[in-house]
Order: sequence, then C-alpha cells, then structure tokens
Amino acid sequence: MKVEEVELRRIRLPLVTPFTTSFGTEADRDILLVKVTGPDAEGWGECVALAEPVYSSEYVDGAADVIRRHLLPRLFALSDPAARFVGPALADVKGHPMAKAALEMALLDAELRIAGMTFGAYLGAVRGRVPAGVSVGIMASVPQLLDAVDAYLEQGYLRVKLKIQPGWDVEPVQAVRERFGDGLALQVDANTAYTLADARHLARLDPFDMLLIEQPLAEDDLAGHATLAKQLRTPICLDESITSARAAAEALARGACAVVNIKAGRVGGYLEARRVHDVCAASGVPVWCGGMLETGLGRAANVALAALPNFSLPGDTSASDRYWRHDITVPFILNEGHLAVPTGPGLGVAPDPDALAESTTSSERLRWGTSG
Ligand code: NPG
Repeated sequence: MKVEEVELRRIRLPLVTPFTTSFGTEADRDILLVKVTGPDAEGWGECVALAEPVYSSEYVDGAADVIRRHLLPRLFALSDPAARFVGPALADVKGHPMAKAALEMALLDAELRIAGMTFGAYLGAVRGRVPAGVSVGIMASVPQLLDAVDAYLEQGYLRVKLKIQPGWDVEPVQAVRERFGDGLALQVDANTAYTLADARHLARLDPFDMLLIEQPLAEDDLAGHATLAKQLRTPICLDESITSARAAAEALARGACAVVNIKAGRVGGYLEARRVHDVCAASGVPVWCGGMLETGLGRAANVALAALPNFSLPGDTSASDRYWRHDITVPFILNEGHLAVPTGPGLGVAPDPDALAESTTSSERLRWGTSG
C-alpha cells in the first residue's frame, strides 16, 4: 500500500453527561484522530488516550508527540506499510500502545478499503450484530443512579456495568439489584481502586450474583488478583492488567482472572486484540469488548472486533447517543439491544466533513517519508 500523507487531527466532543470513574470525571473528550491518505484510499484511526494519564500512563498530547517523533519515522522506513507490519516495526519503542493502535487502525482501514473487505471479515467476525452493554458512572446519589439505569434499560441495553470505588460499591449494587431484579445482567468496574486488604469488603458483593468484578486491584498485581480470586465467588475480569496476548496468557496461567476485557488501544492494536481473543478462546475464557468513550470510528472497529466468536458477553459498545449529541460518523443505533456490525469496506464508516470541521481544534499534516 502507498501512503502520501498523514494527518494528526485533534477534536473536542462534549459528552452528553459527565462520566465519573474511580480515577476522575470526563466531561468532554479531547481525541486524536489519525488519517492516512494514499493514491487509492484514505483510512482513519482513533487514539483512545485520555487528556490525562489517569487510566494508564498514556495521554493524548504524549500520544501525538510519540507518533510524530518516534513512530511515524519508523513507519516511513517501511517499503510496504501494511497494517500487519506496524506492530513489528514499532516494537522497539517501549509502551505507547494507544498511539501505536491508532496508526495501525488507520492503515488497516485504508488497506481494507482498497481490498473491498470489512474490518469484521478481516478480524474473523462471525455475527452481523453484537449485544450492547452500558457502563454507568459513579453518581452523586443512589436515586440518581437508579434513574440512570432505568433509562438505559428502557432503551434496551442488555447488561449494566456500574463503576465502583471505596464508598460507592455495596450500597449502589444492592440498590440496583433490588430495584431491577435477578434477571439483570450486572457487573462492576473498580479501575484498580482497591487493595488486597479490601478482600473481605469486596466479598460482600458476592450475594448480588454479578457476572464479574473488573480490575479491583492495581494493574501490575496479578498475584493479588489470583489471591483475591480465591476469596470471592464473583469472577474476576481484568482490563488494565491485560496489555498484550502474553500478559493475557500469564494472567490466565496464574489464575488471576476468569474473564478478560479486550480494548485494542490498551494492547497496541486490533491485531494484538485478536491475539488476546485467541489466547482466551484456547483456554475457554470468555472475553468482551471494552470501551474508551470512542467516536463512531473507534466504535465501528470495536463492534467488528466484538463479533468474533469468543466475545460471549455484551461489551461496553453502547450506541452513539449514550456518549454524543452529534457523533462525527453516522450514529450507531441500538436495535433490540444490539448494534449492527458495519458492512462497508474498511471501518464501513467515515467522518462527516461538517461534523469533523465543527469539532476540530487542531490539525497537522505530514508528508509520508518526511519528518516535518
Ligand atoms: O462505554 O466507552 C464506554 C466507556 C466504558 O467504562 C468504560 N470505560 O475503565 O473501561 C473503563 C472505562 C474508561 C472510560 C476508561 C474512559 C478510560 C476512559
């Protein structure tokens, strides 16, 4: 594939409601998009790094900087920058998986558009639609949380994930279970907010028969998760800890989790995400697709990934209107609790030029092969 230009474009999109997790509140998203343009196609990538390094060490200004200074020069040296060569070409740069993933995604989109193949077909999708879950942030009060969950269930979401932290865990979970009944598919996400000393407290969540508890302990604490797993009945799912297929294999071998959340940005791209899927499938461990408050671009790729066979739990792949008043692509719409996997070549969606122009805060174009 030939690429002539790379554009690094920053957009700002306000969320329909602020989203609070144990690490902070997001009121809007400052998103880095990567566009590659060649003679035969263009392709889009979305970098999921947040404005601040609070979910992981990456942050959006840092991602743009590492792309500009260190990643693009390595890709410029390739005679064929096909997506499958991106991971190996960037492997000597430590870390920065979200920045790497955005580049790989843009090149894969362009490549698949030329080949006339969908993201889903390329990754190995076996479904035309995927069940949608919704992630519900920490709220000011339990009644407010119950209203929010009620509204999402009314819209048809098939499972609910509650964000938890010390001081906001047993009480909201109990309230949601009591109000919406045993039939509700319910799970929680702690984003590393607890320590092993909280094991007895976390065991108080067991009676609520949840699908899983996600990432209770620090990301580098596989041993702690393995110990905690023996003390809880609720299955442990890992997110932040799973940074690669090898990390997934190690977590499973150590008994640190029984379920895995897959986010392409966290593992360095959709190709590594597929390898995480395959490692888990080989061990009979179910996976689901996480979310990072993506626009329709990242959502298109996530929905395609979530259509692989071992994605056996609903993901954080919600409809566009859960996040944005105006998405930059055609919106993803909930239909009987599912989102349709796009059917057009590549991502199957592209930004609407007006929506893009309206949300753009900066843009930088680099000619392929030059560093400025
Ligand atoms: O629906 O995209 C979504 C959000 C899902 O809860 C969600 N994401 O830790 O998984 C997470 C959390 C998150 C959101 C992480 C924003 C980082 C940023």
